[in-house]
Amino acid sequence: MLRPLATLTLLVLAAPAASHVTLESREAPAHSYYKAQLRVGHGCKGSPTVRVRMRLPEGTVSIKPQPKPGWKVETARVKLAQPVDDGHGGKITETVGEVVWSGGRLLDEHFDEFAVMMRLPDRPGATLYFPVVQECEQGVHRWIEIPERGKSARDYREPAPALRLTPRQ
Ligand SMILES: [Cu+2]
Repeated sequence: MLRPLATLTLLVLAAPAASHVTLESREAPAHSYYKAQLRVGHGCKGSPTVRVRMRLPEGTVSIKPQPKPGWKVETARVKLAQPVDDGHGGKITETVGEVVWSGGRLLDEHFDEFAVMMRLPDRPGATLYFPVVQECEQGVHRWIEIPERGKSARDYREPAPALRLTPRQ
């Protein structure tokens, strides 16, 4: 029984990126449909996560959170600065600005994923940020830091999950 445990420890050590709150896929083609799979890797100093709020970057549209058993999911709508084509001859004038999951209880020793489908803006080369506030029974993590020029997420303690847009396909 020692062998599987040792393997597990190695996996954990080899995957530091799995901690924090991050996106599973950090690159996607501009203007494509993208499933943001938000991974919550730990609680707040051992305290369980009970609420997760994610802000959607400007330019994302057709936002649909995936229902999640055990969690209530809510959305807050915002007006778009620039209306965009809906792909069916019309215009989209508002979108979801924030998705909130609550009512669940994610223990620190577990991880979980929270998914949102969206269409990405047509801005190849841009980096989009998805600021997240992770509320725990005790304490909070604000994953909202956006790197300054010349710095990377590694230079910050609580970096916002980021997605790089690659050329349109
Ligand atoms: Cu972390």
